[in-house]
Amino acid sequence: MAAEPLTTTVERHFLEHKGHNPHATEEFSWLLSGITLATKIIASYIQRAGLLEIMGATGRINVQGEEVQRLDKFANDTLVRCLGYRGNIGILVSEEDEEPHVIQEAETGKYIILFDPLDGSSNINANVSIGTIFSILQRDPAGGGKDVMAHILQPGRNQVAAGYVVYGSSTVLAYTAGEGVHMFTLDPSIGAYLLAREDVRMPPAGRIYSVNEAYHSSFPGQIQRYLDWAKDTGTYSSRYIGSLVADFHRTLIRGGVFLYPGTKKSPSGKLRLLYEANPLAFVAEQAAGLATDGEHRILDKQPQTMHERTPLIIGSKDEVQRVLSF
Ligand code: AFP
Repeated sequence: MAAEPLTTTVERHFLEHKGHNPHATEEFSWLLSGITLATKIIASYIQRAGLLEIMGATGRINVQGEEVQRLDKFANDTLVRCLGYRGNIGILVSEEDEEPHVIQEAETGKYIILFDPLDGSSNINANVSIGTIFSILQRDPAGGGKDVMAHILQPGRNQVAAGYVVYGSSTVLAYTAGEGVHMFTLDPSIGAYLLAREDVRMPPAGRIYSVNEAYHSSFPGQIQRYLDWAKDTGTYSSRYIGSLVADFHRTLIRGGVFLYPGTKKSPSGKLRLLYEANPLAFVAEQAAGLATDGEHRILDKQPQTMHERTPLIIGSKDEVQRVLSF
């Protein structure tokens, strides 16, 4: 059925574009509505952040060794609250929490949601775009029993759906369930995400690189050579927001490449495999882009731990391949 952009919500779109997706059920759509509800609540707080007493740090350091902002905590609590009572959810994994939330062990809790509740949160106080990233897995169908980690530590290619919300000049949600990438804009006047762009494709090439060049001298030789080459051509622009979701969103729309390589101090980089790299890699590939750690396809990486990090090179197909050619 042809979509009517101005009345098509995420949940309706998902059900009407199920394609070959065996998970495209009413039950799964109920789960998605937990994510849309939570991110609408988060968006409304972010918009009023300067008015509410929610700016600044909590004084706590999270499992990643990073300072927890008050909005980080609020976003995390909101997602856990909105998702924690949906019958088909078994496990929640958050960047903010050292341990997973086991909601139910029974087979009925067949989905696992992994999320970064507020990506780029050190930018909050400067009013820069930030985001939420989510990944959805099914309890390991090949087994795993009551071993919670066996269900969580699955390669990204097993994702059932994934996406992100960018809280920018407007609030945009992008998702994929393996049938292309679709974008929705939050209409604040009615409180609903409405279809804005269907089947978004990443431009195959784009002369923008996005990297924190302050670490240049500590990057692997391959990345240094690519950056030196790009500068020498005189045809590239550099853009770096410092919020992964916002940098990725621009790359998806305009093309180019985002890089967060390993450094001498952190050989695996900074970004987390399960709830940052994997969901964005799924979106990138579904939009005809690529995502790699420099050696392996991100979606084929077998995670060893829940909060593990990975180098990430993601973006337009030609540009990612160019980086790899150096
Ligand atoms: P915060 O959530 O602490 O702001 O970190 C954001 C982030 O994980 C990701 O969104 C950025 O791409 C990356 O860090 C920026 O890190 P650098 O400041 O090292 O460039």
